[in-house]
Amino acid sequence: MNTMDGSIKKRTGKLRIAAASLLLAIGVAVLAGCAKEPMEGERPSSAQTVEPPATSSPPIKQAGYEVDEQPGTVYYEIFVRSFYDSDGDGTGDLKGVTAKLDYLKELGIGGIWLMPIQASPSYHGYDTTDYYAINPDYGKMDDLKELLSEAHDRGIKIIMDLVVNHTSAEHPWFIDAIDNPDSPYRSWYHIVNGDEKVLMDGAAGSGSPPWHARGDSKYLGIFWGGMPDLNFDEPAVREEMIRIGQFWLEQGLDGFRLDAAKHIYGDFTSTIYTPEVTAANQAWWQQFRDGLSEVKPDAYLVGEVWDSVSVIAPFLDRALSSAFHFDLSDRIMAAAKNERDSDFAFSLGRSHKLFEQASSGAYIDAPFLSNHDDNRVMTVLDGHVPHAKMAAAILLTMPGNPFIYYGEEIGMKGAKPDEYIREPMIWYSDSNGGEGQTTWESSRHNAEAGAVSVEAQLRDENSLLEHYRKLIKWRNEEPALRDGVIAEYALAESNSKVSLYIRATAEERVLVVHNLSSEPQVLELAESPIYGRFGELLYTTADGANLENSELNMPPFSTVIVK
Ligand SMILES: [Ca+2]
Ligand SMILES: [Ca+2]
Repeated sequence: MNTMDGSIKKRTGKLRIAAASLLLAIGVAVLAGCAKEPMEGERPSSAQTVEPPATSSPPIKQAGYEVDEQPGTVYYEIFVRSFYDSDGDGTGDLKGVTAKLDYLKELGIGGIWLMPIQASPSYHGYDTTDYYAINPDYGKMDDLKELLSEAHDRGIKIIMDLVVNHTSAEHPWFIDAIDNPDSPYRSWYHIVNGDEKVLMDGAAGSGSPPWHARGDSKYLGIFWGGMPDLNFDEPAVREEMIRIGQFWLEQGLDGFRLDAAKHIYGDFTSTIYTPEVTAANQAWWQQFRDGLSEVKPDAYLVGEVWDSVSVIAPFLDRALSSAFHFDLSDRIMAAAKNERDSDFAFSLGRSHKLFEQASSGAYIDAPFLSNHDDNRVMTVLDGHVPHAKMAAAILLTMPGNPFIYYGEEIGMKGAKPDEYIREPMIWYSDSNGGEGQTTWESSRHNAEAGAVSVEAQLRDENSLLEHYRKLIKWRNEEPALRDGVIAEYALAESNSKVSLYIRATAEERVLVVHNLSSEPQVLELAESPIYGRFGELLYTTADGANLENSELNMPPFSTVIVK
């Protein structure tokens, strides 16, 4: 049992008690015929003393309200090669990230995910050749230390990609293992004689042939031949990967984004969902977490478990802190694009219950819209800026640690192949660029960006960038919006053009309302049986929004927060 899980569990337990007594107070008030929420400072005196009747559980049970807070912050994913270049060679680097920390601080983020920065022969870095070295394109260890120090001074955490499922085929371990049958590294990989019978169905995750011939042998590489899978039944592999994780935490990193987390044992499409594979994956990540806890008990571990919530849940049991919520990203994008409510609170309530059970309350959700493996948001939304703003507004009002993919905040476009969803960040409105602009590849989707640049959008108060800054600021200011649970809220008269949900901590609650459509909407805000009346407009993205008595006027494509 690691200490981080223990402390979070305790906190959650305390909050649950607070929520239960709140519910009890409300339940008692309702039972006493006092359906109206008491005014502030005017608590029904009975709440402290009246025991609920033996049959009084229904108000609490029906409510199903638990405050399992998820204290979080907004994270920002950076592809270093494309972000900002400090030395004029056109390739982004670590000093370049440091140079742009103030931009990120002003955006309001509290965490950075660096895509792989370790030595690698590929442009993306997901095939490591030296787990202890910084990719020379990106700088030196001192540059990382400076970045960490400057980021921490600004209250920004930094995690980095760690790819443990496989190495590069050019890693010295693999070169020795494949060429030398007596190599001590032979058992670190899955290498068998060329004629040995092996599982030949598709590789999980890629569908391509999982085995690759080399001389008289063949080896397992489920993504491609250049990425041989490591053998996690070899204790030395586990020990080495834990040592590597500890090493980077000792340099000052705050945690890791763990690539291909379900593929450690999930190699084949025929076996990836068996209980044995689930248990083996879970046991490995628990061992990894325990090892890291020796150095940094609160290391943040977010895993790529590209699957449904039921597959994700076991990874949250004393192992990962978070797993990216892939299902949710699809639903947010669909709601924005189709201008139709997706009932987020209902579906998230179920997902979070599952995560909470698996993790004893210690998980943090990790919502996002897109990452380096997806076509970019603005391309998926056909360049429709109000839809992109709506997707952002939904993302940034979700529980957990929302992740923004660099360039998403200015509406950069991008479509596969992968190189073209990872294009240079656009800092300048002039297409000739300027200081720090990366040029390692020529842009295919953002070549004539103009307005799609940081420079242009910082000058425009209606820009997508300003919208992101606004929403993140709200989140940072309002504890319920940042740390609270999500709960359902029903209008008296249902309306699929709007999306409403409550965010609640034990002490505070707010109502989030999005008008997904291009038409104004007038809503009659009913009193919530659990959360009471929402009567004060706290924040709005649009000037024309107003709330009088309980009538809420929502301009097209607007988002408001009501208290
Ligand atoms: Ca450079
Ligand atoms: Ca594997």
